[in-house]
Amino acid sequence: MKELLKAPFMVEMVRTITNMYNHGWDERNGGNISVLLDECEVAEYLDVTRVIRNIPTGFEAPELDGKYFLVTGTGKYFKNVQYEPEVNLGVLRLTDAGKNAELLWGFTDGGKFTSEFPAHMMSHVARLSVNPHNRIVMHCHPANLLAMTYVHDLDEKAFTRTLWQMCTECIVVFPEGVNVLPWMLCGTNEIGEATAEKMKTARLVVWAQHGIYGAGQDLDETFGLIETAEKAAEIYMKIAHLPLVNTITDKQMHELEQRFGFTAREGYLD
Ligand code: 2HA
Ligand code: ZN
Repeated sequence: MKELLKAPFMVEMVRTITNMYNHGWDERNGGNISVLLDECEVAEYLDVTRVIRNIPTGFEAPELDGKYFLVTGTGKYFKNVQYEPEVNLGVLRLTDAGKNAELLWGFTDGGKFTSEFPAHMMSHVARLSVNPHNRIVMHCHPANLLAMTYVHDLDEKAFTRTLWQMCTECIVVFPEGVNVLPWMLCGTNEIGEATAEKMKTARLVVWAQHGIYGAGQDLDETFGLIETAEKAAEIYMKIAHLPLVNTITDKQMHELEQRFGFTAREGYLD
């Protein structure tokens, strides 16, 4: 059996979490990540027949039955993950139509998966239905995106168009735009279902006055998505109170579509 802490998926997870903490996106226990793993990938590092304990999930997700995830723990600090990954992270397998999680590794202090587990698992179902290669769901609290939800219209088209206008690369990186949820109670199945519904049409979902969810094929892509949106929000927060003299026009956005070969969300450009 190979050493799990040296598995590429584990090394990348710890590096990404540390990087997110260093970006200031994950104060205290803020933020959570889940990574969908292949059984054969896990079996190189763990005896998958050895279940440490069972943890009820409180929801159903039959589409994820038998699937393996690497997830951050509830109440755990991103700051500490690099020093004690086995306490702060867990590898688990969903069973009983997603109603039960079998812990295979980690959460060694008796802990369990993130409080946002419903939003993560329901978002995986939604993204997998759009892209079977989706493996990552990432949540964090980047300051400028959060700030923007206090001062900008939360209409998805308006919010997306503003972000697109803040940096040339934005529309290239997230041509489907960002979806937005109004403030809702976090950690519930309700916000999980609402997030998953929004995840069907975009890889970024803003939680007003809370943070953002990103989804993607790998940790780099997903981190980069949030990083790009957060950069745009930062520019917005620098200029929103100043007279606007220049912008990126819709005509220029169409030039980007041509040049980079993507299609912007229908109806979002003139
Ligand atoms: O895990 O970010 O949304 C802490 C959170 C809850
Ligand atoms: Zn949060």
